[in-house]
Amino acid sequence: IKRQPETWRQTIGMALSRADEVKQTFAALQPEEVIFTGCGTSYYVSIAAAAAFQEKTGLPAWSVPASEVFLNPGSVFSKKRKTILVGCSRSGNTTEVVRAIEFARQNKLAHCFAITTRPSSQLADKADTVFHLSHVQENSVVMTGSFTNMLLAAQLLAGILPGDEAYLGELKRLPEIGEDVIARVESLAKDIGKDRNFSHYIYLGMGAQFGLANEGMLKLKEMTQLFSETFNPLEFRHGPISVLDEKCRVILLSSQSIRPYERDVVDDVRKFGANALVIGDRLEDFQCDIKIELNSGLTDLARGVLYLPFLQLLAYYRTLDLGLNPDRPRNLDKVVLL
Ligand code: F1P
Repeated sequence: IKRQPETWRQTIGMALSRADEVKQTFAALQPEEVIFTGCGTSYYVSIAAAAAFQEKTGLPAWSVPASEVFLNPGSVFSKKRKTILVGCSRSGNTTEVVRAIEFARQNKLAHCFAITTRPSSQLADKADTVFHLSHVQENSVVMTGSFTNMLLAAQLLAGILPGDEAYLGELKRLPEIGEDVIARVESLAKDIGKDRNFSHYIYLGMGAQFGLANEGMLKLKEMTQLFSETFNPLEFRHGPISVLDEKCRVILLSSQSIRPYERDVVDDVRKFGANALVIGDRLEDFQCDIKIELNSGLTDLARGVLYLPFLQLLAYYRTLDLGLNPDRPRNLDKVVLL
C-alpha cells in the first residue's frame, strides 16, 4: 500500500513514453466510443477510468463487467459505432476479461487495448495494443497498488489523447502529493481501523468517485468480510438511507463540484444516528464525525488515486484488529477462472 506513489512515478513515465504511439493508434482508428471492462477491482478501475476518459477526450466512454461483453454482446456493442475496448486486469489471466477481448476480436467488434501488470499473460497476448505496468508486481490476493496504477494509466491516456497539458500536469504531481497523504493518514487509518463500534460500512461517491467508492467497499469486504456496500450519495437517500443506525459507518468520497448536495447527505447520515467520515479536499464546511483531508489542490478528476491509500489502510488495520490475515481473504483466489 505504501509504495504506491513510487510506482505511480513509473506509470507516468511509461505512459508518457508511449504518448506519440497511442495518439497515432487512436488517430488511425477514429473510434466513436471507448468501453472499459474488467472484473472485481479491475471493473471498478473501469468505472473511474471511463468517467475521466469521456470528460477529457470528449469521446463517449463507459464501462461494463467483462462477462457482459461475451454473454450479453447485444447490449454492449452497437454495430453502428467504431469501438475501442479497453480490458483492465492485474493478472491478465482472469477468464472473463480474456474471453471478452477474444470475443470482440473474433467478431470484429472492437480494437482491443489492454492495461495489465503482466506482460506475459493471455490478455497481453490477445490485445492489439498493451499498456504494460510490469513495475507493479503484487503478491497479495487483495489488489491495492494495481488498482491505482491501472486507473492512473487510463487517466494519463485520457490526458495524452487531447494533449490536455493542464490535466497531465496535475497527474504528474500525484506521486509527491501521495507520499504526503500516506505519511499523514496512516496513523489515522490505524486508529479508525481499531474502532469496533461499526458492523456495517457504506461507501458513497459520485461520477469517477463512484468507482473509487466501490473499490474502498471491496477492500473492506475482501479483507474483513464485514458487510459493506456502495451508493451514489444522492441515490442513497432514495431507500437505502432507511438502513442507517448507530452500527453504520458512512464513508463519503467527496467531489468538490457537488459539495452543497454532499453536505445535505452527511447531515442526514448523522440525523439518523450513523457515523459520517468524509475524505477529500477542503472539507472545512462539513459537519461530520471524521474528516480525512487530502490537501491535494487537484481537480476531482485528477485527485482519484489519492483516496485509495487511506481506504486500503483502513481495511488493513480493521482486518488486523479482527485477528484475520489481510493476505488470506476468505473464499477468494488471486485469479478467478471460469
Ligand atoms: C480481478 C479479481 C480481483 C479480486 C481478486 C481476484 O483480477 O477479481 O478484483 O480482488 O484479486 O481477481 P484481475 O483480472 O485484475 O487479475
